[in-house]
Amino acid sequence: MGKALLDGINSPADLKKLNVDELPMLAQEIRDIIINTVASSGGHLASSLGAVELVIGIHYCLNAPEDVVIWDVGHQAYAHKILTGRKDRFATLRKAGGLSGFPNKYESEYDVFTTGHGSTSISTALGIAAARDLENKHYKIVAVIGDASLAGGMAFEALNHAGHLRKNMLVILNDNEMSISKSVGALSKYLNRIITAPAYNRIRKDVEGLLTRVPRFGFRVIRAARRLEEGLKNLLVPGMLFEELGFRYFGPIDGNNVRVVIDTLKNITGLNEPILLHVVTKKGKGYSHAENGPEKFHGISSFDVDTGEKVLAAKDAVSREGFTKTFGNKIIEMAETDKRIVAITAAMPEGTGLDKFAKAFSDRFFDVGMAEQHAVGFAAGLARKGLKPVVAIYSTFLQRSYDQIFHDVCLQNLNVVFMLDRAGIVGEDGPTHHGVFDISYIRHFPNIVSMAPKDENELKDMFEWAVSYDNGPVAIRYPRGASYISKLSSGNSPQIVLGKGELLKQGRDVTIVSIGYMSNIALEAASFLMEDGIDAEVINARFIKPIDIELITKSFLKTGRLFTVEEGVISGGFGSGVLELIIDKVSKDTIIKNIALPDRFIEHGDRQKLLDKYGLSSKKIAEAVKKEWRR
Ligand SMILES: Cc1ncc(C[n+]2csc(CCOP(=O)(O)OP(=O)(O)O)c2C)c(N)n1
Repeated sequence: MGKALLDGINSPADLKKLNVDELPMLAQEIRDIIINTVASSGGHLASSLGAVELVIGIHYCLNAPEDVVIWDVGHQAYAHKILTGRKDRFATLRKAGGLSGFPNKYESEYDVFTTGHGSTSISTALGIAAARDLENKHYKIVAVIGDASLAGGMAFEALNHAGHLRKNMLVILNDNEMSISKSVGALSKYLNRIITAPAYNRIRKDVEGLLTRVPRFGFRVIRAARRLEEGLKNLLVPGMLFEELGFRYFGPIDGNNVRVVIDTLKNITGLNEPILLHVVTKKGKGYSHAENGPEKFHGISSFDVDTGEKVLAAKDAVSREGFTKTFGNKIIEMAETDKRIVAITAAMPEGTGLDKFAKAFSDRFFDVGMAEQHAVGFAAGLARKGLKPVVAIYSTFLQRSYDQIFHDVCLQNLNVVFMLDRAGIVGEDGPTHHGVFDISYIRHFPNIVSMAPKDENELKDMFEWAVSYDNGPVAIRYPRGASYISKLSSGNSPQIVLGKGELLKQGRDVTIVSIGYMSNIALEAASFLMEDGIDAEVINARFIKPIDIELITKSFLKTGRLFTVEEGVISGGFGSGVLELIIDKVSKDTIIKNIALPDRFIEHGDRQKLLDKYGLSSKKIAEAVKKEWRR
């Protein structure tokens, strides 16, 4: 079936040739493409479906790329990609070499900013507005931010500054009352009060009705009505937060009604001040499975369009618990007896495996919203009073909390347990989401212990150990998915002892010291090497800090050839840590090589393929060892 309207649209200029009456049909066509593509490639479906009319409205009324649009997180911007010349490549979404799942400044001039982390858009937009004014230019600037992202500290800091600078910019608050799960927090309750304030809503509807008849009434009448509405709004909705912060507040409007969106944008984009437009949308709009299950369809792998059921790859079909679930079950088991355990997530109870804990121990569970910095500061307070906070945050998002890890936790030497999920290459979400820096950004702080399990059984042991450790903070990192090599998962590994590694295989020719999941791969590499007559000793380091330098040195003195293997960036990584400690044992007759990710941002693509590309598959590790061996 031909896409009648979309066929002719290769840029926002083409979009503007359509009549407003045709736009709902266009929205439908865009939704069809999004649903069918994400069903095969996976991606952020529900958020993008909810924002289709908003995207159409923005590109209909603005003049991108001269006018600037910044998408917060950027996971809702699929329609933006489709309307800005990328519809023919949309089928390559998130695939290696294909379109990024997020705005990417290297991909299109319409993607002004590469994004993926939340709460940044207002700061960026304000910076661009200040630059525009210094250059005496006059383009428009819009930041589109979700209700959950607005609750992140950086967004609040930006609102505060924007109200002070009073730059001409538009912040569109895309409020679907959802984060990945239901939005939490006082701000969310406040927004809900605005949306549901009955008296105000009646007046708002009248004014909205007036707006749709703009040509007949003329701009001055509209302005007067708006002013009246705003005056009443301040009376009827207690404490107009955004107005107090220096923004003119408009809304809430129905963000899934493209005509209302366009009429409103036309009326407000000419105003020369900071404006906040509150738009209410339905997450998952237009696809019933996503409307009914927005959590499941926030970020989803391949699924069947008719049933909405996930299509499992053959390797996933085997029952595999995976690191996330293992942690989720273990913390429940331990919390039954250890009353000190409390759990904290930053808007990701499902993703971190804490959803079951939240149900089992609702009073000991805290979802702080998309506020990773606060999550860590909050944990510090809990730990200061003797509780055992477990902070579960993806490696990439914990980067937000760098200073809190330093100031609020390590400096105070508090017993906080950090669970860093998705540590390593995550795959299709790409450079904003790969968790490849945590080894480096954690290991240089005094007091903290840092570790990584080779498999799910070791994760359980390490978590148990971390909770029992009362001498300071502990971080445990583990990758996305499961350890697919089952031979390690016997559950009979030696006990966890602070700073002690595990000898996995004895050998006489070379030493391979690996950390975490890479120990699976290193062992496999050792068996490849054996085929070539090279007998590798393999050590599972277990601890990134403190490093078991005794075990490593002993092996190195025997073999004279040391290879470290880690799924993290090479600079300041685990291998660097080993080098720092072993430097005095190095001579011209010895070989040391760190096998790790290069000092560059890693693109999106299939996780296993990326690991191979960057030298972290068993074959590539064996090759690297052989190369040095032959020297
Ligand atoms: C700093 C940071 N923390 C967590 C995430 C993971 N994350 C991606 S989208 C999202 C929820 C966003 O909700 P909202 O801003 O309301 O947008 P919606 O998806 O509802 O449109 C979360 C928690 C992130 N991208 N960045």
